[in-house]
Amino acid sequence: MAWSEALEFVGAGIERLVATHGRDVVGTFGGGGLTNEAAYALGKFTRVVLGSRHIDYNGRFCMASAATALQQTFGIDRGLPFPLEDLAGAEVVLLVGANPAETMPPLMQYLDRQKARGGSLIVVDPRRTPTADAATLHLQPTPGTDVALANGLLYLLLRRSALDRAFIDARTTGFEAVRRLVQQYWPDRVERITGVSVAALERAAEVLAQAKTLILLTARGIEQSTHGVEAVLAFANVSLALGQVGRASAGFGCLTGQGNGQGGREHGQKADQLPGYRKLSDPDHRAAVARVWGISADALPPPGPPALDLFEGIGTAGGVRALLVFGSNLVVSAPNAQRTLAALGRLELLVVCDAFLSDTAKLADLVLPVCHFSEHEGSLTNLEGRLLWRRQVAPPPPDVRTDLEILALLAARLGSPNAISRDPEETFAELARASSGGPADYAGFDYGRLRAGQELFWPCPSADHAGTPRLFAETFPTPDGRARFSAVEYRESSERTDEAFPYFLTTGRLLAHYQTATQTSRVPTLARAEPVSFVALHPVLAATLKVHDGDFLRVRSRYGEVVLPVRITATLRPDTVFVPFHFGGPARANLLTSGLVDPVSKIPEFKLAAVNLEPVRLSPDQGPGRRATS
Ligand SMILES: Nc1nc2c(c(=O)[nH]1)N[C@H]1C(S)=C(S)[C@@H](COP(=O)(O)OP(=O)(O)OC[C@H]3O[C@@H](n4cnc5c(=O)[nH]c(N)nc54)[C@H](O)[C@@H]3O)O[C@H]1N2
Ligand SMILES: Nc1nc2c(c(=O)[nH]1)N[C@H]1C(S)=C(S)[C@@H](COP(=O)(O)OP(=O)(O)OC[C@H]3O[C@@H](n4cnc5c(=O)[nH]c(N)nc54)[C@H](O)[C@@H]3O)O[C@H]1N2
Ligand SMILES: [Mo]
Repeated sequence: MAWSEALEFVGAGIERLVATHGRDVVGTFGGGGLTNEAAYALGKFTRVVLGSRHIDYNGRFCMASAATALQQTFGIDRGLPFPLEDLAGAEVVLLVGANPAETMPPLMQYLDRQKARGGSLIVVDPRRTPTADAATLHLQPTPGTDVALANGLLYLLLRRSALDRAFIDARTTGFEAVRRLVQQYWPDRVERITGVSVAALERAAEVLAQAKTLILLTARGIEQSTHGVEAVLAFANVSLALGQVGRASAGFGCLTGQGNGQGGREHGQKADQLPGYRKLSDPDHRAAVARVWGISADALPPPGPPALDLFEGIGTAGGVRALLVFGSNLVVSAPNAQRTLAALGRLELLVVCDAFLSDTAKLADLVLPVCHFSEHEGSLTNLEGRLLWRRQVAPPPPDVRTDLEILALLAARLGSPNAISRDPEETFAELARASSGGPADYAGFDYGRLRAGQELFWPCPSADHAGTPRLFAETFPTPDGRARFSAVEYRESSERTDEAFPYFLTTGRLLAHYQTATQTSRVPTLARAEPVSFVALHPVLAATLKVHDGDFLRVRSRYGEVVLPVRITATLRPDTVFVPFHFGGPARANLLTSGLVDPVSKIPEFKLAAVNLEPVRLSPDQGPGRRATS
């Protein structure tokens, strides 16, 4: 099919549906792998060209809890409000639900240097990961109990009079409510909830109390939970109470995931958001962006529903019937895979733009081939809020387009020939203007500075500004300039174990695979390193179930089931099993997850499902754990 035919197919399909159902009938779904330019253009395309409120992106599955909690506490969401280099100088680093040894290996060099200088590393993870192996202290809690753990640590720090009262008085609000709340988290009770011994809690509190500088980082292990926001807030309380924020090598941050996980959440592909980290619900923000886009603020749609509601609404009155996907393989990555599949089945038009034929692309009415990241130029913003320029290193294959080109061509077909530029530099210049004055202010960035090798941190409001590597030295970008404590109670997880589902399942990542493995399964050495999915369990649990390495277990949750080969490892708690989420087909970990979400961030519960385990007899080559598809 020629491009002209393909564009006609999409354009005519959209027009037909819009004529019957109105403009909101078309939705888009983006990704944190898109460049800043593509993410910006996708947001503008959806709001201006389609005139639809239906847009969200896979960062909902990833950074949503961090973003919510950071804004609530500090008034701004920049994953790390300090340079990574600060890690090397911190006396103590506390990592909660993060496994950078496998998920962010380059970060480990800073921790190695930190350790060489005599620093301590505390890791909180229900699994003894390679990161936990590198730690001076590993706390191994029951999954989903981190709020109790954070409150319990604060209880012990209070008792040791280790808090920084001067910082609390001068720079924060809300401490008194937290002080009262944590009285309920005495060590014995916290041990009962979390399974972390009183002795280990005391040791951790002692290390934190003695730290002259502390960096506390969270990641998906606590954020991808129905209590994800609360868990981040609870740990932010610890940093604030110790006054460990806003100084060199003292700070609180959330590790960003995808290639452009930070930039991808700043420029408008989130349901409630406009470029520059502006809010679609704020009249001033709407007016500022509408001015740059040359439309009236009234023409901008209202905020749309978050990812799972967007999917649930497919085919219903007011919901979408056409979905354009740019940079996500949601059939594998979205929770409760059966429900996702059923929702996609209700679409009248599914268009997937991808560099590979992913499981999601296989379901599409039309797949538009896009350039791989090495084949076009663009900018990314890393977890420190630092702008990086990605140059083109190889020409794209013939007849493959960039995301920007596709959006520009579609916009022209739909009657808005000037709305989207296919040129990254021009798009970036417009993004910079649209972000000007917003929280993530890029106005001072341009391709000239990037090409000259400048890697500047936002906010950077003007061309003569040097960027902002470290935030919060004197004030916080909240209305009163103070950071906010939040009193958060531990709530039991909605996924409870019982007689029918007696074990905890948690899901996450392996070193050898990236995300849904659309790319890594095509690299022979990586595919060989981890060819199939598995369920990892403790030797004691394996003995109870009478299974050995390579035997098969049926893992069943309240939502679905998967049959996987067993991998026995003493790194897990005996009550908790682990399944990697990278594999597609019948081995999908997300056949087991609930689709329950955090009430505020709407991030899905990926880190906890109650399951039962039943041995099944299969020969290894029958194993459905084998990667069926990509
Ligand atoms: N190799 C590789 N690297 C990657 C990726 C990849 O797919 N592969 N993906 C990238 C992306 S998008 C992201 S978001 C990051 C994610 O990076 P991480 O957040 O480091 O990775 P995860 O494996 O999702 O989860 C981290 C840890 O949380 C633990 N955990 C599970 N439940 C709990 C709990 O209840 N409490 C606590 N405290 N911990 C818990 C898990 O055991 C796991 O070791 O990695 C990025 N880097
Ligand atoms: N059970 C469970 N589920 C999870 C998680 C978990 O820990 N457990 N983690 C969640 C997290 S943190 C994340 S980030 C998501 C990731 O979920 P997905 O976003 O679905 O995962 P990817 O495999 O990165 O999918 C990206 C797709 O976009 C394509 N792509 C890459 N770059 C580009 C580009 O520039 N343009 C276009 N058009 N396409 C591109 C890739 O080939 C791939 O098919 O998964 C979530 N799902
Ligand atoms: Mo992620």
